[in-house]
Order: sequence, then structure tokens, then C-alpha cells
Amino acid sequence: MTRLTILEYPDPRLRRMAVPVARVEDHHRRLIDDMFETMYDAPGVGLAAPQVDAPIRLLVVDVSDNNNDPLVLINPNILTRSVPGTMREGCLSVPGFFEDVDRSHEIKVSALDRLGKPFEMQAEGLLAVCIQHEMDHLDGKLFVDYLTELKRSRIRKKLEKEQRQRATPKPSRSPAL
Ligand code: GNR
Ligand code: NI
Repeated sequence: MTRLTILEYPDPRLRRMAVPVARVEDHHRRLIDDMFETMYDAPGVGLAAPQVDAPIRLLVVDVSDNNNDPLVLINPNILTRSVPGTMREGCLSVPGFFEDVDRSHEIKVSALDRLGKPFEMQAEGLLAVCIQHEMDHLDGKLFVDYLTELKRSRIRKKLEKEQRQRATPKPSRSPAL
């Protein structure tokens, strides 16, 4: 298994529309395993394939306390949504920022599992919010898109600065040299 690099806002690759998976194959299952490893390591409760530079409609989530309830959704589709609610959200592609977003508290979704078998499920609370957050990633959408332009541009500037500093590290003073 491999830990994958998570793309960070404002990387334009996060804005691509992901394409459906035509047939679930072994390379998808390897990607899924790597995505779980990457998500648990981060740590996070969800990860969408576009965040690891794979522009396909596939996502993983696990909102359990013990990382023992892994869930894979391929080509997910929301069938019904009910009960609006608000959740404080973060995103592994927008590290360090947390803001309230309005989303449905309950959803019913259809998807394919890791063997390509269709299934339906109901979700509520954090799981429902997380699935909607991941499905947004499949459409090139990020939670910052729900914020004001002012908040979004502040976040973008701070992350761009961090990314610049990471790319051009200050020369460090080596001890005993
Ligand atoms: O780890 C995550 N936590 C989270 C919290 C509230 C709402 C959504 C999320 S998803 C996020 C991981 C992530 O960025 N997935 O795309
Ligand atoms: Ni995210």
C-alpha cells in the first residue's frame, strides 16, 4: 500500500469534473486501498479520488471512531435528501480551515461497491454530510465555494503562502558547520 499525495486548494486539478468508472477493475481496488491508507493517515473521515489526482467518480469514507467502518462509493448518486442542517466542515485539500456549511442531514444514495455491485444506503449526520462533501469533490467543488468571496480569498492567500514556503525552504543553519 502507498500513501498518496493530497492536492491542496487552489490546485486547478481539484476543479476537474470527474468521469464515471465504466467497470470496476483491480487497479481501482488498489487505488481504493491506497486512498484508505492516505485518509486514515491524514487523518480524515473521507477522501475523493480527485483529491489524489485521479479524476474518476470514486470516494471512500469512514466516520467510525475506530477506523473500522470503511465505505466505498463508486459512481454515487443521491436519490433523496431531507432535513437541512449545518455542520462545521474541514477538508484535507484545505488544511487548517473549518467553516459552517449547510447540507442535508439525511440522504439516500445509490452507488457501486468495490466489486462493482450496485447498492443503496441511507445516511444521516456526519456520514451524510461527508458523502455530500466527497461528492462535491467529484464535481470539482470545494467547501470554500459555499463561503463568502472574502473568506475564500483569505484562505486561498494563506494556503498559497504556505505552499510557496514549502517549495522554497529557508536555508537552515546546520549545527557544527
Ligand atoms: O476529514 C474530513 N472531515 C470532514 C468534517 C466535516 C465535514 C466533511 C469532512 S470531509 C474531510 C476529509 C476531506 O477533505 N474529504 O474530502
Ligand atoms: Ni474534502
